[in-house]
Amino acid sequence: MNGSLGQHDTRNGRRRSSVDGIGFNPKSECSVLVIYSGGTIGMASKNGALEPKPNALGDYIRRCPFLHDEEYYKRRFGGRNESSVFVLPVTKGAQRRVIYTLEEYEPLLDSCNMNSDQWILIAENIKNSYKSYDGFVILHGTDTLAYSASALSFMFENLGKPVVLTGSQLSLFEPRSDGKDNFIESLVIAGNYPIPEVTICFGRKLLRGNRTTKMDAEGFSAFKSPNATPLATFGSLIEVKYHEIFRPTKIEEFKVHPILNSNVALLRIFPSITAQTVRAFLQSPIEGIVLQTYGSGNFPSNRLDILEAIENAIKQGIIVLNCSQCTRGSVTNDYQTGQVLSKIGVIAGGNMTPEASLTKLSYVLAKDWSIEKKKEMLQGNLRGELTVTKIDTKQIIKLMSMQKLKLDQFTASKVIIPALLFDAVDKENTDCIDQLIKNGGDLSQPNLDSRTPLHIACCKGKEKLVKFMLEKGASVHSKDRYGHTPLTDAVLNDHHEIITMLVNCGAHLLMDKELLGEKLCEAASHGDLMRLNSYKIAGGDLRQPDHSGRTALHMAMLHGHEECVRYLAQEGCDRTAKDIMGLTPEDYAARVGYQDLAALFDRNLTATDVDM
Ligand code: ASN
Repeated sequence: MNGSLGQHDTRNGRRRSSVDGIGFNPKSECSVLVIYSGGTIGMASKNGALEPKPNALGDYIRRCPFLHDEEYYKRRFGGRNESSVFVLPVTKGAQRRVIYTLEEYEPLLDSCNMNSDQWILIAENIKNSYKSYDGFVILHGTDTLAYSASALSFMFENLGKPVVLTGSQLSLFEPRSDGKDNFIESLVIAGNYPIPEVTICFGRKLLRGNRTTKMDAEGFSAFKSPNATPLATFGSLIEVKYHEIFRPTKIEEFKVHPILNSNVALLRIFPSITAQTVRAFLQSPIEGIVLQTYGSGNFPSNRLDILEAIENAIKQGIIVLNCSQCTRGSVTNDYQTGQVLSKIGVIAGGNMTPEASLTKLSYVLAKDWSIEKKKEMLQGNLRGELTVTKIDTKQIIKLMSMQKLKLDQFTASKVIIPALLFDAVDKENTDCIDQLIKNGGDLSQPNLDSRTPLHIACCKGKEKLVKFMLEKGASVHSKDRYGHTPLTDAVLNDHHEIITMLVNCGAHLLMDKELLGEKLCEAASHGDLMRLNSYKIAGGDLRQPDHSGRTALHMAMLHGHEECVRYLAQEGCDRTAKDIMGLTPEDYAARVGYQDLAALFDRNLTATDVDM
């Protein structure tokens, strides 16, 4: 699939740019869509106050050599005027060149002025551009960034690509801005690291969006995720904690749930709160409340008036979710003052942030589920907002002996566990794979050639193993050193069931159209029917010409592969399609004496003609 970059037009109150035509070379380049929603990062002072400055960021980026490589851009795009397209200069940690498209929204907003309408707009935008880019960056104000990141994390179901939110404390137009590092690092992650999560890149850290809160109104490390370790840190090296990454485990394509329920609220308990205040909060049309309690989810158990108001609301179908006022730690059932809430049906929110709790409630309430299912989902871990996998070292040593690997020293989880995973995949030992994942292993962690265990399973054609791995969250979008995804490997080994499964899971071909044409011609010139069918199942168009305008049908006719000709005819390939020399498949056949092949077209071909 080609990346698509292009010119501006204005639709739905936002500036868009997505015109097909520029193919990416997946070996050396990656494509990122940058959605610019507003925030300090693009603000300038007007009448003594900071405000978003429309149509200024792109011009600034083009003049800034840290953010844009004009030389590469000119070489790459020649005379074409791609005014919203930029090229990130070569930078450490980015294996591939990041080519990014800037899409500026109208109006640009201070994030304080954003609400769920903008979350839905951004979510739909990403859905519509999903297959054209390797990853997405959202430039956003910091004040409500944690709310947006949390909401998007829930709205994105089966996300397979990185979505990175970032912003800054000082405008990018200011020489001392923190925006430059935040932006560059977000681009590097979105293009080069297939982390299928909604994250926040800020202050040299990559944090899970729904674990994060803005903790500092001034400092450059404004965001913290007190209950979860960063997914990556940026030093001279980019250290990704692969075992911490949350991955979808359903064999389903990416989709957006574009509805949120607004009848939710945050109620913070304080020592002298009145029952009247609590009752006012629980009035119709409210459908769900996040109750912010003390310490580990504790509540004044001697306040029977408030407890009664909450209990009545729950009986009427309002969902009450308990989350702590403390930024670190979890809601527990340790105290009598906490147990009073669980007894009346308040749901424990674990160690979720208030932002995650509120947006999760909004998402769950908008689903067409029974109230029991809604409550169950609120307590479950949907997008990594609740769980942390811990590495149990003793268990790992046991697993090493199970795999018959004699390693004297336990060096580091990032060396041994990935090695064990590859070994377990090779031996098709799913019990072992399962155990390794429970101990911090990650099926999408690449080896030195950037190949993942899923690449291997797809090459080997192990259908059950691939299904098992996808259900454990293996990424279908990981690219190896040669730009091959697991789908490429399945196609090159003609494993049709696996190709179907990967496509059902959101995988798509990642190559220029003409390159696909070349591959089809190559298969047809060898009479390789299986391969042609592999590309078809993977979503390829069998009529696609190569750079010289030749189609698979030209080559099948030229080399006299009758079966292929029948198959391609059945697939609707055109015997009159001309290559750049004006020659049709029939001309090719005629020149080498295979005129009789053309006659195959005159017969009424049916599906039974070619036995696949
Ligand atoms: N008020 C700004 C915003 O949230 C703050 C910032 O971006 N640093 O848009």
